[in-house]
Amino acid sequence: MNIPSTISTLLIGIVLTLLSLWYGQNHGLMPIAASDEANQVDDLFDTMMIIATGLFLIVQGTLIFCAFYFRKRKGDNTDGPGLHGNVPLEILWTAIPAAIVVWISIYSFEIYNTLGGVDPMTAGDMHAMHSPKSHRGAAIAAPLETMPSDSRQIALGVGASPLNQGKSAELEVNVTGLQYAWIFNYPDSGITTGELHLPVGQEIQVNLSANDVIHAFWVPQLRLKQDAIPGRTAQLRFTLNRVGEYPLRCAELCGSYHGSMITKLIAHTPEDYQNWVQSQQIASQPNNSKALALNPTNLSDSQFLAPYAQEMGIDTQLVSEMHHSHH
Ligand SMILES: [Cu+2]
Repeated sequence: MNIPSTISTLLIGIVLTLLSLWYGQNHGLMPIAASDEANQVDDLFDTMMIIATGLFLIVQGTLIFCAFYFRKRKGDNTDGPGLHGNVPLEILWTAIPAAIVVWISIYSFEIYNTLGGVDPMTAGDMHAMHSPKSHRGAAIAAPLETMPSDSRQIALGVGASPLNQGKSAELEVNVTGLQYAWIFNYPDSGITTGELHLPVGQEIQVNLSANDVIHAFWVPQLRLKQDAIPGRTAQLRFTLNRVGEYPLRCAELCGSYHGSMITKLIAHTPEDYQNWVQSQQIASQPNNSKALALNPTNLSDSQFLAPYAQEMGIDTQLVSEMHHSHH
């Protein structure tokens, strides 16, 4: 067997590294990164792509090379050489991947920490796990109401980054998931909407809860996904850095119309956001002369709901199907 010369090994290594580095940063697999946090997640993903591309090329390259180089030649009916094991090589190809895996896990934990995933609020979970020790077994099946109130103050999700620790977010929104919609409530202004309007450049805290079953809040452009669990509140903190409209979908199969549980996150400039808040407040005033006066008794359910459905981005077809399924 011809061992490749040092020079050609070095050249192959350089080409592999360059290809991996290039593809790892130009894979185009991720949607737009719309938050500061998303860029950090992408850095981690790109690093893993670089390593994965390198490994893929090495493994596939070796395979293809061997298939051609060691192919059966014409008229050659002899047995292959009796090879059996190679301890140094096996140690090498175990040690290198092990080191890579350990390094990636440390790196990803570091990213999770800078995002605020290791927020002390999350430690509430640990507390809840330890507290029932005194009455062992009893608390396991106990309903949430009978549990001590402090252990219900559990923050799931991603909290404040270490830089913003102890500071409250600039804007808070309460998000409720229910079959099959998201409802957004802004405690500061009292606005309730079906689409999430937020300003860029401000730290936002989303308080996630669910009314019926488990849902999941997912905005791919934020690289954030968090379950909304009935009886518990999860939090997510992030800062948008790009104006635009992003899909906000439920990522937990929650029932027959789960697929239609999708709305929009609209990222405004701070000025546009203020205008939106004002327009919402005007619209919700009780003595608004422009308020729509409809007599719902003259309309069928689907006729009455149609304009609202359109506004919420729900297909009218779906509304009429839902209507029929009740009869
Ligand atoms: Cu859902």
